[in-house]
Amino acid sequence: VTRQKSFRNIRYYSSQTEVSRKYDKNDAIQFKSMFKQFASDLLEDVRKYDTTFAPSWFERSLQYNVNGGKLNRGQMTVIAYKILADDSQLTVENIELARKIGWVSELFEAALFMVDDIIDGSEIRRNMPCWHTLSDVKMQSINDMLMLENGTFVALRRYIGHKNYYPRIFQMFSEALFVTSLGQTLDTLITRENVINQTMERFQGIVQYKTCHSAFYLPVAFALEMCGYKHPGIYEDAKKVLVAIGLFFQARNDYLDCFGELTETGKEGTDIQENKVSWMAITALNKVNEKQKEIMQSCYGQKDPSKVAKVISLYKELGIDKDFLEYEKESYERINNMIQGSTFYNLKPLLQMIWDTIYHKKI
Ligand code: DMA
Ligand code: MG
Ligand code: MG
Ligand code: MG
Repeated sequence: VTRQKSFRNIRYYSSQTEVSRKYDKNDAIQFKSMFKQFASDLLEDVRKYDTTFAPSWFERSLQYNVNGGKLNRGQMTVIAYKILADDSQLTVENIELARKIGWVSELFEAALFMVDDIIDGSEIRRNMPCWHTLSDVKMQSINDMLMLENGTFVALRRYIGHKNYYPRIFQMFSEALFVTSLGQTLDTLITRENVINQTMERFQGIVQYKTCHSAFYLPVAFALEMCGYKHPGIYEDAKKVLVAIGLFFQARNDYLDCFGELTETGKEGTDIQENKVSWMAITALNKVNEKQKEIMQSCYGQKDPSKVAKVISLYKELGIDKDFLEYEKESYERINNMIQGSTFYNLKPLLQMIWDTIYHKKI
């Protein structure tokens, strides 16, 4: 009896430390619940400098802007690490590190969205007023964005400063910041041009930088880096597919900007008003006759609600909503084929999982 018991104990102990490669509900719960510790670590860094007004202000900003998102990219690093790590790397400690890097990515994303909402003239995100619209925030949000953005590097140093992959991951974050803000520059500057002259290539040229790089490539690249993969070919392989997934994701974001419900997306669309080179506008322009083109010319990119309504009814008349469903189906096959073609064996199940998740999530 005693031997059996101790045998059971050993088994029990080993099943406690054994890490599954599957990302399940429990992983999601553990990820979510790390926010508290993450915020408190950042606040500790703030308190090293100031204990008067800064900690409570920053805490409020973290709660409002970093907590409560979809947590897609944060969890993607953990999912990727679980699939890519070899058996000896798959430890509780390393999973914890991937989770921390995941939260740093969430902080990074919050900074990007804070500015995005200012430049896009957005007022609602996650069913709440955008941070910059709050009466006691306003222009202060520019500095708050800098606090979040630079908090990224402070947190990174705290969590992985002792690791040999720290310099590479640091560089990846700063590169992503550069590439994404470059994409956002294009996204904004293009709205000063006539939408009639825009093309799907333009759309892709902007989206690969503003969305694909930091939302899709970065989480996977972090995991590859943590696992010690050095061959540039692996990163390139992953990037090709992840850019394709990101383009699809932004096309859906653009579709929802126009046809999504506030209850579903938690935000109100501004793409038509802001003269954005969106998937919707480009798809419409590829189908218009002269008279319909005239409607795009005279109504797109204007705040007047009746003009916005005219653009939306033109989209309906042209069946752009149905075209999107068609594009969804076509993308599914196309990206599945791309994934099958990726040569590095470990990437296949990972990319497939990311793609299935994004494809079925619908928001
Ligand atoms: C999002 O594009 C891109 C970044 C880099 C934040 P978007 O403005 O269409 O996003 P959203 O629809 O969430 O405002
Ligand atoms: Mg926006
Ligand atoms: Mg934007
Ligand atoms: Mg959008």
